[in-house]
Amino acid sequence: MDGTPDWPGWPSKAALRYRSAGYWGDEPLGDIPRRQAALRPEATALVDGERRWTYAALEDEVTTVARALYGVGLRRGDRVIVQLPNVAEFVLLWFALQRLGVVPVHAMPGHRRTEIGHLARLTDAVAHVVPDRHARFDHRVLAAGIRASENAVRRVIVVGDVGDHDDFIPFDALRRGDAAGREEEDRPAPGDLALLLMSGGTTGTPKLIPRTHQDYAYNARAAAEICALGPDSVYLAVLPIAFNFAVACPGFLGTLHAGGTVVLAPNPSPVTVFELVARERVTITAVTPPLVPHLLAEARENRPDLTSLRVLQVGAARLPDEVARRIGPELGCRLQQVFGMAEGLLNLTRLDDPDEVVCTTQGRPISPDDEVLVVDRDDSPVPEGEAGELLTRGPYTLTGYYRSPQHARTHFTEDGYYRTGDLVRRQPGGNLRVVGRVKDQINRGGEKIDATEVEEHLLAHPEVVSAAVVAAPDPELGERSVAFLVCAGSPPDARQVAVFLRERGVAAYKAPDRVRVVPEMPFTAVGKIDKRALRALL
Ligand code: J2J
Repeated sequence: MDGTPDWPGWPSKAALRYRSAGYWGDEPLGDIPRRQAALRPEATALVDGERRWTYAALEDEVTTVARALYGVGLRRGDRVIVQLPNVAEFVLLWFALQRLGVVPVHAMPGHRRTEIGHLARLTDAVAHVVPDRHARFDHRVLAAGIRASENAVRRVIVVGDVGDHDDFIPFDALRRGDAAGREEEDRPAPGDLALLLMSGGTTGTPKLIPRTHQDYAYNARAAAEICALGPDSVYLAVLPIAFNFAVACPGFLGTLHAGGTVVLAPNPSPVTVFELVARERVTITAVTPPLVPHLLAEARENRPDLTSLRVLQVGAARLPDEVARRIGPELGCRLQQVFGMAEGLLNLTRLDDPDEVVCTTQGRPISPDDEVLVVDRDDSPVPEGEAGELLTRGPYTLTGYYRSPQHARTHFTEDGYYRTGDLVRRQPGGNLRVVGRVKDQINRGGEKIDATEVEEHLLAHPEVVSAAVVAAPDPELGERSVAFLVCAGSPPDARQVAVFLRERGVAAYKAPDRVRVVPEMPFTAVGKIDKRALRALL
């Protein structure tokens, strides 16, 4: 890039306050396994199926992989796209990258050419890490295509079998330390970029969220403290491991920070989840709202042993109050609602909040220095208890997107508050209730879909003249996506649209669940497509 910084950083006065208040410390994220290995070498750190790592073994492997990554040419400040499912290799790799000050760019296994290509160009990533196959998809073919089209991506690292891609690097070779190099002098500084998370986005192309060592460590530590995590805690990672929720809220990072055990679930099916809860004596796990009724049904029908489970975190989309009320009595654990965002601000209900608060609010900020405002359209604060947009700034909330100065004015106020796009009500005591949103997004059971991004793809379809994607209420997922299309010629149906998007290399979850063909779009007074009128049609 030219001389402009990749993101703005915190104002120096705020940064000083966050340091002196003790939120921001000096420990880089990569040092967490080392610190715990010194304290409790024989304690179990990580479990993936039949594979188990003590803290000593984890620390050993992280060191070996870090040296090997250095040996294959990765250097401090480089970006690497990490696209892995819930496998132990994610954790080993992630800490090894942190050791070197190399920045993981968190992608999801379901992302395809369009998303990964965009990430590669935006970050100039030098490597792409993939599984061999996952969910009946060959990620090596995807990686080969990305490397052929994106100049910076020179290395592909494969967890599993490289197949006939002889020049791909097997992760197992890194674990054996085949390409050993040195490591130590590349220690990152606390304010350095530590990772890049994808934003749910509302501007057509996914934006990236820069997280630093000091802010992300605080995020994980503060969440772990509120969840009362310690060496006896066992966290089950059910959600995708690269998702901010599963990484640091408190996720695997908060758990390892506290000296606990992280167990990886290979899939989110209730049977798998409860088998692992019983086998590993899991104390805390996190899910999205659509999973909850399935967990309740499985618990009722098969009476699994849930005696170890103390906390069920639920977040990423709105949990209906009536479902929330069933969790404590039926699963015998404490519900914790989580209203978080990859951009930073994390709201949690507290374990000792009254049941009514836990079941009807989405929590309150985790830091005394999280500043939240609830405002009307003119950015004026609304009276207590009324709905308004949530604005926030604080010690672990971004101050600007990565390499996107053009979004400064649209997504932040002049005072540096991030516009969350969420409509909330503030209850007495400071807990928030999420009541809607002003951003043009569909929250499909926790998976965020940027309406504009999908509309732009739909407009590339030869028969589509005009397209508008909106959320429809759905009993299972909370919301599903509906595409309204104005077409010339024979209109495509939902299946054909899904195939069209797949061929364009777009992740499958972005395909509209339903397609409605309309003769023309309704417009607002200022000439924009009237999405409110479209939603009223549903
Ligand atoms: C309603 N909407 C919610 C909730 C998030 C923890 C938990 C979730 C995320 C996440 C996360 C909600 N009720 N309980 O990163 O660390 C919607 C809001 C929010 C957006 C953020 C974490 N919890 N949401 O979901 O970056 O609209 O992060 O602004 O994917 O999800 O989405 P995302």
